[in-house]
Amino acid sequence: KNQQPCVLWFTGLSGAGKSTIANKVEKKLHALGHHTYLLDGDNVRHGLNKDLGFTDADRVENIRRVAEVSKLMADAGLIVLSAFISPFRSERAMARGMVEDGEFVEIFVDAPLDVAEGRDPKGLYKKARRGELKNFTGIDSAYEIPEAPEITLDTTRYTPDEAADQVILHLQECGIV
Ligand code: GGZ
Repeated sequence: KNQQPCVLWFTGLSGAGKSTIANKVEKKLHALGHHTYLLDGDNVRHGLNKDLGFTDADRVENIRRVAEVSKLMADAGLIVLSAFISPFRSERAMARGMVEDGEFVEIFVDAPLDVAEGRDPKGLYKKARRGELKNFTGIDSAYEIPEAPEITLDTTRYTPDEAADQVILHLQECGIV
């Protein structure tokens, strides 16, 4: 199956739906016969990056390492799906700069803070509001909204499945898959 290696970079608040949508995109790519690898907090922050927390400096290092790994996996010919808050523009730009032009697809998983906070599947926003969790993105740690993402997914209007379809359509239009 022809595929161009690329990095699909999902960014957005905790609770925006990055992992949910990335998992659906991965399933759809598998169904089309493509080879992928999904990187997210679950498989990275418990292993490679278990020495890192959530200060600005640790997030910068988290994203630097994840960007390097994403590049290596794209070099191996995979479609890489990276789903991290990645709150800072400069680190997202760095991740983009590591791969060839056209191989980086920045996907803004857009949910307003009140919507993401309303979902709060792990109760983390509640903890952050009570002051039990410091440096929480959107509460007392910054999230810099993407200025020119290839794709913006409005999660207040579309289901995760519909959002995943929008990503697949974009990849088909760009000739990546
Ligand atoms: C943000 C936090 C924090 C703080 C723990 N701030 O929604 P989740 O739970 O399952 O995913 C979030 C995850 C964020 O890790 P990332 O590696 O994506 O962050 S970054 O790109 O900024 O380095 C959340 C959980 O970890 N979590 N503490 N203080 N999210």
